[in-house]
Amino acid sequence: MINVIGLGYIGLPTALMMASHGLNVVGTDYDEERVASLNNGTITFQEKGLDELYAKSCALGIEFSTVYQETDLYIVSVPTPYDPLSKQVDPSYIVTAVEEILSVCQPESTIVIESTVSPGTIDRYIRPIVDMKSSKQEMTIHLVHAPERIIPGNMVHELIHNNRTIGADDCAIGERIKQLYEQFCEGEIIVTDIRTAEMTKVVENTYRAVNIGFANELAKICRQSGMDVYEIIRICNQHPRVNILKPGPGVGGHCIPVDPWFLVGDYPGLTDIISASMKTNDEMPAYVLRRIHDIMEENGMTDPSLVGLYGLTYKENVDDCRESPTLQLLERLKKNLAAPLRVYDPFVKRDLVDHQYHDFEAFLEDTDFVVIMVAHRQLLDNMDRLKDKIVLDTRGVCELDGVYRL
Ligand code: SAJ
Repeated sequence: MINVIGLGYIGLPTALMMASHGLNVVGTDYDEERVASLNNGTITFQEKGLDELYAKSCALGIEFSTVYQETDLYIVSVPTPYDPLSKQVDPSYIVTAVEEILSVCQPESTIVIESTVSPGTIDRYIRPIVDMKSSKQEMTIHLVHAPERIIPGNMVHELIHNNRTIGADDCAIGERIKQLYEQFCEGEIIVTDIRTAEMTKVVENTYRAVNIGFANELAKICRQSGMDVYEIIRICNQHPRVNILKPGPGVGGHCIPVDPWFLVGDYPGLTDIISASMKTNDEMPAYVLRRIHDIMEENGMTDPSLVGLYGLTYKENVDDCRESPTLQLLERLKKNLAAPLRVYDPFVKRDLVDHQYHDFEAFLEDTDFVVIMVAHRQLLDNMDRLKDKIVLDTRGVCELDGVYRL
């Protein structure tokens, strides 16, 4: 039996994918409400293809519990935030999970850590507790790192088709875990050592953060000199070896705004480019606020209550609001004691912020100036509804006449 620890955005799809391929899986989470919901037939977040996977897994007997199971194979998928002061990884959730596992596991067990960690974390924080327990109780506990690469919005497809990395210090164990993932993963699986696997995952997300930071910097340069950044990036990307990402209102989610800080925290003197890119990305919500202010002035608008933000999630077509640029922007307004803006997002059903709308029509009716923060499909299909509005498009998706850009 496989005990998957942590039933969040990565753990749940992974548990369901394994169970739907006939593996015996129990998913464990300390959140009683989440476990109750999964046991009562209600999936805990929206994601393309996840409902079907959940139904199939339930039919095949997956179980959900708040209790760690006695078995010999664990997959740990708990959060790894960073410490805001030191910027280093905060390993407390993984440490707690591993301690709980060690109190129930069989004498020869394997613990696979999927959570993203900075290079060296497993050796520094996990191996000592495992070694201490093993020496006291004559246990053999194998540690493996299998970082995930799936992207919210296309998780189910990517779980099957992405290539993966598996880090293990014992090759035979690495191969055994590779065979486990091969039951559902059709991509290439590379087996390497733990530290290399830790580093590659962090580097992948850092590469993306730096690339987005570069695009955001280009947007500012182009604004200052009256050039169209999207046209420039589009043409540059025709070059066979150039691939610049898109500027935007900021970077959200739990990965790209977080993981690169691990490297900055661990290698402070060696990470100038990474740290400058992260700062550029972090400053984008404030830049958008300045654009809103300038555009209001240009249009003789004085009433901020007529400004509406379209989109609250951290990116398009998902319901995940973690670290979202819109939330960052609203937080900044609050700090400056400025009037809040109207907000609407078709994916966010619960009340998350003040002045939030749940109806697109009502939002449009009350808003003269729409700021596109997220390019959800709903908006792309209804762009002509913004024809009579002032529009600031932070995503480069609106072709209407007179639209303002970043
Ligand atoms: N963004 C831009 N411009 C772009 C692309 C993205 O501003 O050109 C913004 C998005 O709007 C969003 C943020 O960046 O706010 C992050 O979005 P994303 O789609 O780039 O990434 P995530 O956080 O959804 O998923 C990433 C992925 N990592 C990489 O592509 C290297 C995914 O493969 C990882 O599994 C995931 O992080 C993770 O869990 O680490």
